Amino acid sequence: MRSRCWLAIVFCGCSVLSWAASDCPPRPAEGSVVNDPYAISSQNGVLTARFTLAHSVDQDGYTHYCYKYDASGQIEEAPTLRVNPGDTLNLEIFNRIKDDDQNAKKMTMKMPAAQGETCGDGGNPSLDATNVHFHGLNVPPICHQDDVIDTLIQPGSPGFKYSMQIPTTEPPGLYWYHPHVHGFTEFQVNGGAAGAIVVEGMEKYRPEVQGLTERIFVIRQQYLVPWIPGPYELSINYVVDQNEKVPPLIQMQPGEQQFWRVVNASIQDFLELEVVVNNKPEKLEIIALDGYPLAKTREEKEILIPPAGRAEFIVQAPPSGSSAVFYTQAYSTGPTGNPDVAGTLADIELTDNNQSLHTAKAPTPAPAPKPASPSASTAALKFSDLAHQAVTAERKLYFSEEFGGTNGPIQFYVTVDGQKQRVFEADEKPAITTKVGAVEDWTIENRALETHAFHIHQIHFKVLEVDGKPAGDDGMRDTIEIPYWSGPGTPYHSVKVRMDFRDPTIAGTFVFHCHILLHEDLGMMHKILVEP
Ligand SMILES: [Cu+2]
Repeated sequence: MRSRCWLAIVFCGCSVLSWAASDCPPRPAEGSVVNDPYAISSQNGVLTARFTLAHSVDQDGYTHYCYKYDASGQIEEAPTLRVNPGDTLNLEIFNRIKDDDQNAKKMTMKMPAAQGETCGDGGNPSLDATNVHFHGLNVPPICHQDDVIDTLIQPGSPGFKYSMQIPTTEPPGLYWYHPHVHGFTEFQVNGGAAGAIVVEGMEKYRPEVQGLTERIFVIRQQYLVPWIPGPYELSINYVVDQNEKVPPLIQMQPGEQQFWRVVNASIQDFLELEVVVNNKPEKLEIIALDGYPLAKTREEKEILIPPAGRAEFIVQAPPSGSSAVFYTQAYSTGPTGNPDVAGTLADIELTDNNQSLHTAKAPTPAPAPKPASPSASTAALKFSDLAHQAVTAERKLYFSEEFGGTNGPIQFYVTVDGQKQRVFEADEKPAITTKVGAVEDWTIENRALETHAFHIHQIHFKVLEVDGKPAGDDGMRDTIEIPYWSGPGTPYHSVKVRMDFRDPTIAGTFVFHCHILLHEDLGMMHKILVEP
């Protein structure tokens, strides 16, 4: 998507942003100490929270979309939701996006509403409508739970209530929430509407993390003008390094081990994470990927997280006097992709006895004390027997792009092999129909000159093969990168994944798509129906 001139033409009005400042809270100053997001933990098996989604434009012209939570009079943005398997999550959303500017109206591209089914307020999807996707959770894809196809929450409407039970079998780990209105997801996520979800219990399966200081890092990415790919800034818990001169600061004690839980909540950035000590990347001990504990930890110097993926790992701080940086390496997304440039996410400040040159802005509420629990084997986790299950169907899918003259790709498709290439429509029939109980192997190929990130809602999948060779990955994922095609005479890259539809909890219609959010918004998505 190198060139998006047609979008620039359609949305030229948005280059002059003059939206009345609304009521998103201020974000931390450049170079701030990175605090964990405010955390809300479930109490007695229930987490109940109300979020207001608001909107404003900051002094530099960046659009903010913010989940506001009133913590006893203090407004906190995008708190972390901490739940246990089996808990009930009640989340009420108030849409208070204020859209009082004509430019914003111009940007509102009409998407056809779903025929028949509606959930919430109905009406048309638009820049002002919202809903919430609970990324990675194995919960039902139905109204008031994790439906994104038919749910629309319109501005000013009375609160919309999500209520779901976190399955007792939900793997412990890091998940996240974000809006998912087709056609407009990128705008709201670009503006910062995303937060972390922790399903507690990692220490039961990975005792390495017991007792370690835990950090939650939500990495977001923002274009100045949404939908017009171009220069962007990354932030870590909303602390930006806008001028690449005053990086955010992560504090550690010299020699300390910390458990870092990182969400890639960017709109399209493939993060290649490193912790660089005295100019050399150091080994990171990977505990979990995409909210699923590894059967065996492994050490890597670089951890690639596609957009929407998560990585949880142990970082060892060096002795005092060392230099240490949290860094993302450059990653090539191919001839028609946007380059993901290298850069510092944060400087690591080594502080003896918590004495810092900088004062943290606000204390981070401690998570609920973790009960001492016997350790459990990852063999007891959901999906862990998937490798040995009989496969009920094999499918082939592919990503592709269609070019429009010299403007680069203008259509983005994910297609079930044998079907016609088409973009997603809310009222389309499912591209795939299967049944509860099915275990399927999908080979997903990338026939585009750009890397894509495959994601399916409701389930985790096992990566069996990468480019036809055993993947050597013992975990489960919900998002996976598939590198770009290098052009005629070269093979397509592919992954073969095992999809587990055995759990009746996830019966219903949901979606699979590319998690480069512009691609999803432009239709690189389809439905799958899992019949009960
Ligand atoms: Cu894509």
